[in-house]
Amino acid sequence: MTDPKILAARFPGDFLFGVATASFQIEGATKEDGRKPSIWDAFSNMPGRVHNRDNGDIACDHYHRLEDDLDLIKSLGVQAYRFSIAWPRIIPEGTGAVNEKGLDFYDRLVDGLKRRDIKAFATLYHWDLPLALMGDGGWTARRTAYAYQRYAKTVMARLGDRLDAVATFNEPWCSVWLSHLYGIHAPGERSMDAALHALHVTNLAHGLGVAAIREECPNLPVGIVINPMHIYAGSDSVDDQAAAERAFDFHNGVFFGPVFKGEYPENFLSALGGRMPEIEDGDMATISQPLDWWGVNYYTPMRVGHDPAEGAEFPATVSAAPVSDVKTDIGWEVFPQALGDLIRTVNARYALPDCYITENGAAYNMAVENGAVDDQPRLDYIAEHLSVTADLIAEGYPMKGYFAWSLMDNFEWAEGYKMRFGIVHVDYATQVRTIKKSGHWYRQLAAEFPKGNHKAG
Ligand code: GCO
Repeated sequence: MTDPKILAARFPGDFLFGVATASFQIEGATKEDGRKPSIWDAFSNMPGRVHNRDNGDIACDHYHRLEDDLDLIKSLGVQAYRFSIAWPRIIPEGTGAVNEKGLDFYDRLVDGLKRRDIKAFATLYHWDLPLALMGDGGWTARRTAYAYQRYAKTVMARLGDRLDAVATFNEPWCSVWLSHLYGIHAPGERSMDAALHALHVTNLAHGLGVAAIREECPNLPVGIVINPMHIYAGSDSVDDQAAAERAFDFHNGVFFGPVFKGEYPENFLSALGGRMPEIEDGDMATISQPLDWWGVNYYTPMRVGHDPAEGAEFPATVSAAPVSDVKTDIGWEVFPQALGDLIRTVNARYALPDCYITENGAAYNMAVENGAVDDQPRLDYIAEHLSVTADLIAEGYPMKGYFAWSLMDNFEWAEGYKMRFGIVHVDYATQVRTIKKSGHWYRQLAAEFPKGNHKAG
């Protein structure tokens, strides 16, 4: 199954192979050329938030190594690069003055991709909210959605003509629930009320962003990147099945529903709607403008059971045991079939446009030995998930591309630099990049494209 030629033959010739990163995770240079702090700078500088108190000050030093890193991407033979734009470089205070030097950096990035014939997939928000916006309440404040709209418009006016696709948000599940309810990501809030406000404001910002993008660049494919959970009930019991349904609404329905149907899930609304901010006239129409594509980030399934505790808050679930004992170094269960089950489930529930796998990959922390990194488990992980993707295409699902997470090892949020997701190894002391075994394999695979439809010959 891992023979790249055999695997490649299962994909249409126009299937896009790419690699992905995000600004805060790789750029460093957090105080340069007018950039101001983001919520992740503040969060990572507080003790107890990020492993080892690591921060993004240097990261992969990508800001200074842009041309070399673009050469690296080119050397992997991929056709597309997914990256994110740092709002605190563009409008450092969130509102107010635009920082031309910040735009210049992404100008060079996009031009560098064009010169190398690599498609540019930009994400506008991958979690680095300008810290100044916390003065208003950050994502819990409706004003932030309008600040985001202006930011989106500013970026599009400058870069839109050379992008191949744009996503408004990356993984709102993380910037809403993980950041405002579970307290694991910046700003580290642990409040259902705050999270419910962040939820609606984020959805609204997505919709306002879509409008801003279309105003500037009517022909640019616009999408959103979601990390839907594939939820399995821990057992066949009626209670656990109902718990899984509630979990679906809470973890997925609150994003897919508004964006693709113009409504929040009913059960969610009856449980928590009273604590949401006011949904103003026109909000749901703004949020549900048709999209050209959506991105799925998938790593591992979610398994839940019913929480019997009295007064347990919606969705009232507890974690259920994993089925597979294969785990990556970050402890996530490896279960490729969940990717297939997930795509089938969300397509059955919503009318979805073309889909890109915008992230998939695995944390394995092998070191460089004799100039090489033998990360066979990552290679296997990617191959197995691509095999599931090929099955989905054969079943007729509109899967258009795959981006490996990640191009290179980087700042893994609360895990700091401990967890390595790259297909390229980064030595953080020297910034030397070493293509791992999985990266060499991925290059062989990507080299088979584009080539016309393999099956049709
Ligand atoms: C994500 C992420 C990445 C993570 C990756 C591994 O969107 O969750 O985009 O930033 O590094 O998912 O956890």
